[in-house]
Amino acid sequence: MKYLVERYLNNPILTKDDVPYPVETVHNAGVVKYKDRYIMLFRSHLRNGRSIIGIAESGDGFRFTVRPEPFMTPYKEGVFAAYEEFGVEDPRICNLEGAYLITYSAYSRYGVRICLAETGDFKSAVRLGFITQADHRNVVIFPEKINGRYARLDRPHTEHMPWSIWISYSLDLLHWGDSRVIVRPEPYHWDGMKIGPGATPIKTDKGWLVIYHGVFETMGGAVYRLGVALLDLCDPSRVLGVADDWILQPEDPWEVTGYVQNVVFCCGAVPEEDGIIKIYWGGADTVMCAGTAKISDLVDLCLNKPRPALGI
Ligand code: BMA
Repeated sequence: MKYLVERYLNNPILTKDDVPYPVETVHNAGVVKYKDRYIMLFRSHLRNGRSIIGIAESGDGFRFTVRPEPFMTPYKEGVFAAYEEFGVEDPRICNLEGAYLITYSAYSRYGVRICLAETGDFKSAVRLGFITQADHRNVVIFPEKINGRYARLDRPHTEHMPWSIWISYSLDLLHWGDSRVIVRPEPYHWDGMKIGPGATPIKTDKGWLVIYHGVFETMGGAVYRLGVALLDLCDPSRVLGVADDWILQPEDPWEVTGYVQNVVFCCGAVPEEDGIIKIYWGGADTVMCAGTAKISDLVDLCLNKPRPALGI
């Protein structure tokens, strides 16, 4: 059967062997176009099990070269040190008004929360502040203001499963509110256990396309797949459709086995002018993979075969 996402023939596109400093994994990378090149910020586990963020560059979006030094490591001073001591993970990148915003998970003894950083040149990043308390993960910022406010999707952890996708708004990118849940996992469905936003939302003429991860619980452990949802352009809290089918599941050997088995996990996608989107995902929390899809196919899947956005 032909899938909507076509895997790149030379997957995996990046492994720990491509990294010029000692790491155990290369996964869950945000990717963005910067001056006609592709920049990838990827997560790596160190040998102590904690994560750092490395940086790689490419001319074609598939063949990446890793820079000699990591891009972000846990901060050593002040408030950032307190909340990053266990590592920095799963970066997303958003090009907003000419600035490149990076949201990543900061781990500490107090839980996991999201930090916002900014760069103009991808040589270094400035931390702007924490934009959630514990426990939140998977923050993606919309690449433009909507009705005068910045908007983001995220996935708070709550006492009650299943964990869902929320939307929040801000006037300054640092203080967020007006939060509400917009997509819940569907019971006994491929995404029934929990879901979370993946790549920065992509603007299409029919709505904001959101690639998200959905988790299914099996006797052999959790399976992470990717799905898509479409949100209204003017009011992204209005869900136009959540595709009933997943668009990608672990199938290649490096997705099925690795550091964590049966995982495809997306933190980045790059829409191209010809209507194709490059999608990037971590395979089994171990390597980076890429593939392409037609944006219109993903949009149609949301609209033509939707499931209820808020479950039952
Ligand atoms: C999630 C996060 C991701 C990871 C995934 C699969 O909870 O920790 O970073 O890729 O689990 O292990």
